[in-house]
Amino acid sequence: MNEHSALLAEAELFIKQCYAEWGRSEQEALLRIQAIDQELKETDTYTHTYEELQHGARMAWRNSNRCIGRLPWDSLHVIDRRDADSEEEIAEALFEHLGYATNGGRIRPTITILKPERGKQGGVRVWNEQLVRYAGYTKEDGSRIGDPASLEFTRVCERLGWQGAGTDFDVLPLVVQLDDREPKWFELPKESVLEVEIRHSELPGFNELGLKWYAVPAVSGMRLEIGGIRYGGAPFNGWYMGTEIGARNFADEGRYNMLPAVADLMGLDRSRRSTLWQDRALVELNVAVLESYRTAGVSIIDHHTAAAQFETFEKREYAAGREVTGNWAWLIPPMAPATTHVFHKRYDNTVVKPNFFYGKKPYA
Ligand code: HEM
Ligand code: NRG
Repeated sequence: MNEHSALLAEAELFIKQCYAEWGRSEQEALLRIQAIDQELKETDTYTHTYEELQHGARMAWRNSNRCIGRLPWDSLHVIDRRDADSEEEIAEALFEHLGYATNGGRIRPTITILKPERGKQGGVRVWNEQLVRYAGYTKEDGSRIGDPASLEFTRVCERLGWQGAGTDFDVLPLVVQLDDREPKWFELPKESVLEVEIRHSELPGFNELGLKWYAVPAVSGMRLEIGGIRYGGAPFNGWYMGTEIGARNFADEGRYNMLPAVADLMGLDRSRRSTLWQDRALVELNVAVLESYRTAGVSIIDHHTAAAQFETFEKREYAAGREVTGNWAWLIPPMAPATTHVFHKRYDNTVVKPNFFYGKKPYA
């Protein structure tokens, strides 16, 4: 198969499914496929209509096997910025994404779709893994500052000429690349980044830990694939599930590693693992995250409610005549997994397109 016929085959599958879900006739789908075939012959690529782009992105979310948050897939806000044609315009589009998605705390699930790959032209890549993330540094004595998950990317930013303040919560700059040009970096405007201070109303000393986290998880390191078209720049966001922050970002030994400090505030015995000091500290840390976001008026969901919503999603999909695919190891929450229905069943991890994919990092 040459590239045209491979792309046409993918386009055909997508258009047929799209039109079927929209209740349009097969005849109409065939007409659209013919037009795509013609466009492929003339330009080596084809252009999605806004409706195709919107539904394709929603299908990609619906098909995200690792995502427990898929219930509202059909209300994803899809922003078409395929026109953004300079690094500055792209950065501006990303600032606007954050403003629109943050919405003062009432987070809107949103995706901004930038220029796709066209033949040898790579289109847009956002080098960041998420639009907002904290820098990580290793000091000369080997000790660490900030988020160790960002060590490598922080070095990349520094090589490009960025310098952070050196706190535990330095917001990294956006690094944007268009086709084969050199990447450019942009500091995020303060007003684009809503953050939540993490407090615990009953645990003396907790507020002095100085923890905070950002409101909007906006994954920018994945490629969106619709009907054979590859959108390397298509950052998307929903809201956080509390455990992502409280049971992983703050708790992992390789991240902020806060469990010992929290356990000490609670007066727990850390001399033996069997006192379950880690488990007890996890609960209080996660209560603090959920309560702090709630008090700040920033959308967040606990893992029990998220799992219940996911069960509703599963039922709706079967009612619509579709199979649900999922990755069990990712769907179970990292706290009390067996209290959710997800734990007690199996999921088919087949990857269906449209979907989001990881590829080669643009750096390293
Ligand atoms: C992964 C929840 C919205 C696509 C995840 C994970 C959680 C989650 C807990 C696992 C993350 C991890 O363990 O690191 C939610 C919630 C949402 C939401 C609560 C609220 C609306 C979205 C949206 C999209 C999406 C809007 C895309 C349009 C994905 C994908 C992954 C994922 C592709 C896998 C990420 C990876 O492999 O690193 N989601 N999600 N999610 N979600 Fe969602
Ligand atoms: N665990 C990561 C975020 C991954 C995506 N999670 C979401 N996505 N909730 C973290 O930063 O903790 N979303 O689109 O809402």
